[in-house]
Amino acid sequence: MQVIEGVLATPEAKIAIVVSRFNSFINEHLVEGALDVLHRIGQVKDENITLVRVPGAIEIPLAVKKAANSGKFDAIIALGCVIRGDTYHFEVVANESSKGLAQVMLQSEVPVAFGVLTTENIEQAVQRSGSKAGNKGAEAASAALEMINVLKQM
Ligand code: INI
Repeated sequence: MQVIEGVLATPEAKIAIVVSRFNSFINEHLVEGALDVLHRIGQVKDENITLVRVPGAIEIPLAVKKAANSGKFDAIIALGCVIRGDTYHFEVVANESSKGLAQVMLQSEVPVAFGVLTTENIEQAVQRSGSKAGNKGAEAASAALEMINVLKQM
């Protein structure tokens, strides 16, 4: 049996992080979590990390697509936060953003790690951005590193 699985250390990797400004008080913690994993676990060089800021979660897929098609990056980490409000807007933003990111990943064959929180309220977002329920930015960074190394072997 041949098993293909990825380690996390990826010292030569070039990574783009695309993060939205909407709910930035949450998103900046997701960036911190992602950078911590890239540096400390992935051993990715700081000069090989590019941070791209966009307005909201809806705009993340387009910037991720640009990054994926540029050929400059081994993986892209998408970070943001969509918090439910009183209207249907939440569903539209969350669904379109996640659908767009999945499409880019499959079309480009560049790993796109999904670190966009979709929560019922601010408390859930706080819990998932570096407190009680971990840090989704860190998880996404770890997934990106693993996928780079898995794909390399296939
Ligand atoms: N963008 C987010 O990233 N999170 C949200 O919770 C959010 N809500 O709820 O409205 C949101 N809206 C903005 C949207 O992503 C676009 O930036 C905007 O519609 C302009 O295109």
